[in-house]
Amino acid sequence: MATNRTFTMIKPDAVEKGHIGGILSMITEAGFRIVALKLTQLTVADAKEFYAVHSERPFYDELVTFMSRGAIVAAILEKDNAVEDFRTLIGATNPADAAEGTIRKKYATSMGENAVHGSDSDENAAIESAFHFAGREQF
Ligand code: DAT
Ligand code: MG
Repeated sequence: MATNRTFTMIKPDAVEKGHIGGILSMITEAGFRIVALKLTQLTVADAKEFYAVHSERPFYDELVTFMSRGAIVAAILEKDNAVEDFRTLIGATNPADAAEGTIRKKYATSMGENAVHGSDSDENAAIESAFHFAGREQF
């Protein structure tokens, strides 16, 4: 079933550099409604679980260390066609390939430290949202 929600994280690199406000502004100006929001931190175990699909990839350990090194912002976003439109808004995984006007073009510094996460399917959006937010934290 298609839904109109997606899940995002502002990653530790962007939080460290003070870009929470700038990124949330780009998100809301693009027409997304924030329906859940928190500043939190992933444990190493959380990061391993969240990115388990990449556990066989050569960058997995680096990714887990990076994602657990500091605070993140987790959020659930609502909009028609949320998953696909948010992937467009964040831009390519590698900021060198990210289009003008995208969040990663503006704020990402490398393939590994690329400022934001966006769910890649409705199914994963639901799984990732439930990973971070209890039902009473979702509006
Ligand atoms: P995305 O975050 O665009 O969905 P992904 O799911 O393929 O990309 O990978 C998850 C994260 O892992 C990505 O945001 C950054 C990191 N990553 C992916 N490929 C990488 C690589 N070749 N080298 C270093 N980090 C990588
Ligand atoms: Mg992905």
